[in-house]
Amino acid sequence: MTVRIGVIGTGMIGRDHTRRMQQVLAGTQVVALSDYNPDAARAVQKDLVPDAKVYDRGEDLIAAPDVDAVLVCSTGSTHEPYVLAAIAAGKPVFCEKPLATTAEGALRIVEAEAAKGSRLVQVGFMRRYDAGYRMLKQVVDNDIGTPLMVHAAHRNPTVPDTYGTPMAIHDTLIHEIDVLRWLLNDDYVSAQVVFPRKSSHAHSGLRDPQMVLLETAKGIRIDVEIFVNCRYGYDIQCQIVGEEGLANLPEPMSITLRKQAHLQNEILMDWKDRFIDSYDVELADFIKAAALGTAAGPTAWDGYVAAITSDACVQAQESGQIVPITLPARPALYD
Ligand code: NAD
Ligand code: ISE
Repeated sequence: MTVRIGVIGTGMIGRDHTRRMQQVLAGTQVVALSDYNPDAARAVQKDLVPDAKVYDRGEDLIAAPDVDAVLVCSTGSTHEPYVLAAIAAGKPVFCEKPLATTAEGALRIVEAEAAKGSRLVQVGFMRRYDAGYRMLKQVVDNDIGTPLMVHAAHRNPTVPDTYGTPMAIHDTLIHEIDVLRWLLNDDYVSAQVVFPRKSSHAHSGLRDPQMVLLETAKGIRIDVEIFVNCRYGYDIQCQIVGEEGLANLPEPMSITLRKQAHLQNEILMDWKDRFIDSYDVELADFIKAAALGTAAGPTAWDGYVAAITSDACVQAQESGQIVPITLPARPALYD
């Protein structure tokens, strides 16, 4: 069966996922596109999918009878209504992170899916599909004893002027919020944010770098450095310290060059390249489940927990205090 996909939001990642669906993955075809800016949708149509229909409204794309499943790749603040409409239509929906920009919005999605009684939503937390993180999880589960501490870093070379201080949490840290919870099989109970000396490369409206301190229900302490003007590269680090040993996320594969008295490895500059394989694998998983009318991978509940944690971190940025994190009971659908 070919899963016929409609893509809402044809900016950077919507274009890349469309390319993936058309040129990399089997068993799928993009048949519909929609963007708030119709020129963006037409540009992707022209470059990648000349036969796809362009819709002015995402809601009409979701309702179209020839669309089997939906990819929501629009700006984060617009995800919630599209995901709710897809659930109402009974269509599997892949939603880029964040599931919603508020915990209340993510909860509405959880409640709608739970009321339907079957999984329809996959959230785009692609690091769970990354080969390096999967190897790290194997080691954490089997080889280093009880995890005690995590040291992580999320560094981007630069960000645009539209990127403000809270975005370091809900746009950037959100990946660590999800993947560390998955790696440790644990939930967060508190968050604190401290601001080191500000980089002179950060624009006036942005506190950069930041250090986020999280505590889990099992008592694991986590520090994550977010530094989005680090200049030198796109660099993701993760070290788990256990009772019996210590494990590091592998570096991306690169040639080790010995030349002119230097030993060198290249560092990637673009997030698109760092997780390129995991985007392929997460969407292959989505297509496989969508062919059966359901969804796999990171759930709406995972998206909701990430949103609650991210709200607590933003509150911690503003207050300078340690902010408690409490989760409501998990609906049976997500057990
Ligand atoms: P972008 O700004 O390049 O593209 C967003 C597109 O959405 C734009 O074309 C815009 O016109 C369109 N849009 C805005 N409002 C809309 C609406 N109401 N209906 C339909 N279209 C609308 O941004 P991007 O970098 O492609 O990011 C899009 C989403 O993907 C964000 O949620 C972002 O967090 C997520 N993202 C995820 C990753 C990842 O690593 N998983 C990486 C980048 C972006
Ligand atoms: C972007 O939206 C992403 O999701 C990238 O993975 C992240 O590194 C970057 O900071 C975000 O802006």
